[in-house]
Amino acid sequence: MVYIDKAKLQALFKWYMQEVGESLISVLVVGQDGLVVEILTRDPENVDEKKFVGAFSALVELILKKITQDFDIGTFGAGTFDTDKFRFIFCESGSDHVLVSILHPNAFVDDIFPYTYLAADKVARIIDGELPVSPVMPKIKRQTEVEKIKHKMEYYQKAPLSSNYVYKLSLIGDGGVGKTSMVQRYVHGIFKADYKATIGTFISKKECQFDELKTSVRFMIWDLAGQSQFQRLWPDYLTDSRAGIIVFDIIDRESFENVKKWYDIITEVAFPNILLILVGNKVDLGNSREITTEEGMELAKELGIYYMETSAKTSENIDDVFEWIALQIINMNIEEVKDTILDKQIEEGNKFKISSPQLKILSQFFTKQLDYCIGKSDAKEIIKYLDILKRIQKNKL
Ligand SMILES: Nc1nc2c(ncn2[C@@H]2O[C@H](COP(=O)(O)OP(=O)(O)OP(=O)(O)O)[C@@H](O)[C@H]2O)c(=O)[nH]1
Ligand SMILES: [Mg+2]
Repeated sequence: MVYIDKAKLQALFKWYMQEVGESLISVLVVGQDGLVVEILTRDPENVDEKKFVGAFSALVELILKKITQDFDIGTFGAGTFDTDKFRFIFCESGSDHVLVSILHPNAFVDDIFPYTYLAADKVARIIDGELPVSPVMPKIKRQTEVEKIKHKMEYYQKAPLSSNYVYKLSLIGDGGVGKTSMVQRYVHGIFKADYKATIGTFISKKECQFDELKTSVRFMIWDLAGQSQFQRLWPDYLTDSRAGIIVFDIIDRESFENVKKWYDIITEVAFPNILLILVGNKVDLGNSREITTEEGMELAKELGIYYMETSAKTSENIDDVFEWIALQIINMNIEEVKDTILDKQIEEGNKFKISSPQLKILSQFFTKQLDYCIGKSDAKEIIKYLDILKRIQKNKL
C-alpha cells in the first residue's frame, strides 16, 4: 500500500472549495478500482456523508467503468455528467486516479474548470509523493472582456503572433454523426468502430502548431453529447464557445436536416463572432451517400459558413478542419495587429516602426493563407496585403 498524505489532500480540498464557492458540495479522489481515497463534503453536519456517498456511488461506478475504458485507450481527460440533483466533473489526476467534484445542478462548469484542472494536477503530485506540493490554490480570475482586449493589445506589440490563449471549440450535431470519433482521430490518432454515445460532454485539449508561422493555437475541445436526452445541457456547455464544428453524417439525411437547429442553438449562446464550420462526416461510406457535396455547400453558404467533408475512419480532412479553424483564429488576431499597425502608421506618419521579424511573420502568414482561399476575390484580398507588406519592407530598407 502506497503512503498517501491525506492531510495534504484535505488541505487542498479545502482550498478548492473556498475558491469554487458554494456550488461545490463535495470533492473526492477515486482510484481506478472505484475506491474513494479521500473525500471532503462542505457541510458534513447537514449531509450524512456515508449516505451521500452511497447515493451517488452507483452512478460513480457507472461512470468509472466508462472512465476506466477510456483510461485503457488513454483518452480520458475530463468530462461532466448531470443528474437531477447534482452536476459532476470528472478530471483525470495522474494515471490512475480521478478527481470527482460534485456540484449543485445549476453550477456553471466553465468557471470551475480552471480550478478543477489545477486541483487535479496537485492531487496527482500529492499522491505521487515525490516532490513537495503546496495545497494552496492561487486565485484564478476570469478576465473581463475589457481586460482581455487591453492585454491583447499590449501583447501584440511585443510578439504579434505567438498565442497564449486557449480557445474553446465545440463539436455539435446529432447523436452518432461521428463527433467523438473526429476528436479522437485528431487528438489521439485513433478510430473505434463501435458506437459509445457520449454522456454529457467530453473535453480534450490539443495545441495546433504552425511551425512556419512560429505560432500555435491551443484548443479546449468540448465534444457534446448529441442525443436529445442531453438537450437541457447544450446551452450551458456551449456558452463562451469561440469556434464550433457542426457535424452531420453524409449517409443520414435527418442529421443534415437538423443542422439549422444546431446552428441556432450555438449562435444563441456563443461569442458573437463565433467561427463556425459545417462538416459532412463519413465520406468513406460514399456509396451510401444521401447528401451530395453540393447540398452540403449550399446549406453552408446559406448559413454563411465554410464547408468540409471528412472521414474519422480514414482520417481524411480531419486535421484540416481543426487547422482551418486555428488559421482563422490567427487571422482574426492578425486583423487586429494589422489594424493596430496601420492605425499607428497613419497616426504617427513614418515614425512607427515594424520590426523585420514581424514583417516576415506577417508575410508568411498571408502566403500560407493563400492555400486556403476559396475564391478569386479571397486571394485578391490577400495578395493586396502581401503588396502592402512588401511596400513597407521596401521603405524600411
Ligand atoms: N465509416 C465511418 N464510421 C464513422 C465515422 N465517424 C464515426 N463513425 C462511427 O459512427 C458511430 C458514431 O460515432 P461517434 O463519434 O460516437 O458519434 P457522436 O457524434 O460522438 O455521437 P454522440 O456522442 O451520441 O453525440 C461510431 O460507430 C463510429 O465508429 C467515419 O468517418 N466513417
Ligand atoms: Mg460522442
